[in-house]
Amino acid sequence: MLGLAPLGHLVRSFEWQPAPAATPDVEIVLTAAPAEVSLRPGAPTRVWQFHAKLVRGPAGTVTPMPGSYLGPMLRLRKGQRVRIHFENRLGEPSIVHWHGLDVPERADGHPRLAVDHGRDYTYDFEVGNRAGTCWYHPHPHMRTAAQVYQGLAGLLLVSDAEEEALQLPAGDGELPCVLQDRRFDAKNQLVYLNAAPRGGMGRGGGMGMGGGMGQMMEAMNGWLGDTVLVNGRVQPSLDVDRRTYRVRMLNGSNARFYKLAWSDGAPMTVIGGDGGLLDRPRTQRALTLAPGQRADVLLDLSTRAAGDSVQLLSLGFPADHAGSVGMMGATPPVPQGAPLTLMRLRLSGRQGARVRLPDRLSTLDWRAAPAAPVRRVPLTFMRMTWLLDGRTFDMDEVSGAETVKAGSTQVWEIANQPNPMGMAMAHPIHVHGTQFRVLSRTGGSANALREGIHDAGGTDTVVVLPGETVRVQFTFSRHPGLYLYHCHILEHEDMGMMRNLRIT
Ligand SMILES: [Cu+2]
Repeated sequence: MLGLAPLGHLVRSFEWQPAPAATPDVEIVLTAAPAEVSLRPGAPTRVWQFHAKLVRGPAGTVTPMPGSYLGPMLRLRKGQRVRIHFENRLGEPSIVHWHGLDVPERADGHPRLAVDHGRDYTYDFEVGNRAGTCWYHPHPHMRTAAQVYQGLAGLLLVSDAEEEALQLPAGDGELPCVLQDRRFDAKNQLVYLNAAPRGGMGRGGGMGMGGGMGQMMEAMNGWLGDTVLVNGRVQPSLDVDRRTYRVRMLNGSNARFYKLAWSDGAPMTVIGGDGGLLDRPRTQRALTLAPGQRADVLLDLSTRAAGDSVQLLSLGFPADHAGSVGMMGATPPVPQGAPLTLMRLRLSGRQGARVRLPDRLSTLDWRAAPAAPVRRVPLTFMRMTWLLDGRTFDMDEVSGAETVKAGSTQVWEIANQPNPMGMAMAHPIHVHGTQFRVLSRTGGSANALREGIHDAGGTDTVVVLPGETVRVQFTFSRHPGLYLYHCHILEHEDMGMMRNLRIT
């Protein structure tokens, strides 16, 4: 345990910090509670859902998602001071993480901040991020996967002056597209692992065996649904105008990878990623979106004929390119890489605006730092559990290598190492409180998911394919405190493929 510092004193210090007193620009009450939503013909589905009430702030800050279990879409603007009162009415501990935002430690949703049922937690932060597509979801210890799966997630869009100057499609011209797969039973209820996924020999006494070996393997491989929902609805079909759309894509699935493409062969025009607008648009045949990742895509339907339809597809790829650690007793009904039709857009006769993109979208404040210190972070599978830098999560533990200076720059070599039997999985590695850049990808064998990875712009969640080493460059948050980095396959995260990152 050399180099590991106890953090008990930090945990205690939170209870004594008063909330900032200044009047915020935006104030929201965000409640997580059980609800029922009609998702399929027949009985309603019992879910957990975020509801938001805007107490103060511009109209349009909170947009509900009707007919969906998703939480409302939140729209924030760079520079706003935001206060969010989270009310936990779930019957178990929870806490909310603002995925993609660089916020103070107290506002980041670390699992040690989780509050019990009936309790509230107040977040105070200033939006420091540039414009981009972020999201929010729970982050309690070993219960993140189950809570997100039950419905707790929502989009969080940030705007700023640079983005506004581009006059991108807005209002009806903006389509949210949150992808999540689920399994339903015959009574329309969500089917999930019987027990919270836990590491086998790694920690905590092992996986609940109530579900048997099959369930344990499904946790190891990440839980896959048999039905993909878009914006919390089954098989949506949207009537759209002949105009340009801005599609805000989020892979909010627990474990499924998508290789997105339009059915008519039109390229994916990517204008933004996790970290907001790219410097210039990228066009590609397909777009890989791993769990936790977002993409901002422009879709020009202005020259299509009325009555046409365009589908959003996930192209087929070999299941082992996303990977698994074996299938003993566990064959998911729809495996990774199965070709899928996700959403159908039907063109009406209405003509709307066509948006022509400038060659240059934004100025990215980024420079390569060849002299930055390099840290190697292996991703491994040992004794039936996933390891991050050779360890699993411990609430109060952080290593020397996991302690970094606020605002400092580092390069991480994230190495996805197959086990001695050659088994590995693609892991989307998410780092809290920072947007980083991908410098290079080396190693690994031919992988059908690589074609759809663009690595342009800032990201907070990077896919590391089996056998691959990805070099990324960080400039860490200016906010000191205890943050996290983890795999965003939520079953992996809950099994302990997560570590503290301490910014000093
Ligand atoms: Cu993982």
